[in-house]
Amino acid sequence: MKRYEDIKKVPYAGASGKDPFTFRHYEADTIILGKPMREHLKFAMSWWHTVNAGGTDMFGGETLDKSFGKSEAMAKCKAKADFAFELMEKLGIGYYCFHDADVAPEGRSLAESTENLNEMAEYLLNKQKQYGVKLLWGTANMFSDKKFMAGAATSSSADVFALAAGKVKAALDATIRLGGNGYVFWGGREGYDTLTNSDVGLELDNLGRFLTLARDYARKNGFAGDFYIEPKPKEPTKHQYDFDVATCVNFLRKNDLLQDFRMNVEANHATLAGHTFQHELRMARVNGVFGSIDANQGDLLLGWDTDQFPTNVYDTTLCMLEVLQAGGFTNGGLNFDAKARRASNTFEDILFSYIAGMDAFALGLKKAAAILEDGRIPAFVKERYASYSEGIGLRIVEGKETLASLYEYAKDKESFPVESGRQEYLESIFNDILFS
Ligand code: XUL
Ligand code: CO
Repeated sequence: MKRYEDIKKVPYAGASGKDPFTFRHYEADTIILGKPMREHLKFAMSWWHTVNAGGTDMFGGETLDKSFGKSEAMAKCKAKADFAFELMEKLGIGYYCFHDADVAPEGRSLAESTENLNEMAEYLLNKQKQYGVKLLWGTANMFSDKKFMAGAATSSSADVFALAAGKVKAALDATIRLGGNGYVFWGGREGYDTLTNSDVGLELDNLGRFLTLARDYARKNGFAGDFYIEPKPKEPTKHQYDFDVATCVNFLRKNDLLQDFRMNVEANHATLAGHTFQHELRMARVNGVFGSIDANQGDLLLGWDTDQFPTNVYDTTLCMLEVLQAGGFTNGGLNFDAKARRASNTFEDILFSYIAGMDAFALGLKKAAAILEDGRIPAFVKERYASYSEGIGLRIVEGKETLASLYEYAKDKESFPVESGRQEYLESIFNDILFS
């Protein structure tokens, strides 16, 4: 088998291709529903999993060395950046995402860390220009260091709140400098382990204050992109405040942030919340907060965030159906917040992981487009609710009825026929399109 170094570019080979270093479904320039696949999918590389994570888990250390022959911290970060951009070029990936601490060494103080981040931002900016790659979103790591053990914006310590705010300022500055169109807030340790020691009311209000400060700073400094909250129900804390999309929408509305924030929906977080990926995307779409996606998949037999590369085409099809019906991505994209399994421990496996994920989404996009073009499923849904397009239904929707007038309308009726939902029939159409 060829080695990682031998692969300069992963080409499209078509569905019958047998060379493992080829795409069988992703062809960037192919037009689907009037738009090239690359624009529909907007794939992004996650720095933390792809460039940094080496397979460490609770029971053992690294299985893949990603130090690239360097030991000095800044030199290592630069070598990692060289690797990252070469990898994206091989795969034809146009975007990446990072936490401040992923790309630059942490210093002894905020000022020292910021200096390192600024030096690396300059380095990344040059790489972006050289390779024609863009930053999808930036974020700050406010969960790994001991200081954040009780949270960042929701810490019991006001000094930690202040430090976290300073960290977000620096990460926003770097994101703006790199032309990023998004900035993510994943809750990290914003939650509680026990209510016995937690002032939940104060913590939630502080989270609202924190996001407002960040929004105001970024807008004043020229950030025109989207802020995202990335919902997750548990892990690392027992209860994360950003539990799911519905919870976050309520939080944003209460804190008057709905204008500026959207959702970054992650598949594995959705299933941890007891939802499907499609459910979370639908809730985002119907609430007008669909933004970006962290593409991965979990293992339903395990109760934690496994961050596997997405290969389940049924799920990617349902996902792309939601994306298409939301009108596609604007500032967002599909970030592979996913890592190769610990035992898939070669650089070739990194390529295979991305190829598998990108192909699963390309196939999902084609199948979602086919479902819309076939039209039977959307037409069924439209017809199912036809009673709201005329007569009493239309008057309800237009707000022209009252409880009393509806009483008058219904009081003498004896028959209320409701049509069959035809779930099994619709699922069989789905299968026919998926496997034909
Ligand atoms: C954690 C997670 C994060 C966010 C960015 O579960 O998904 O990597 O995507 O902080
Ligand atoms: Co994520």
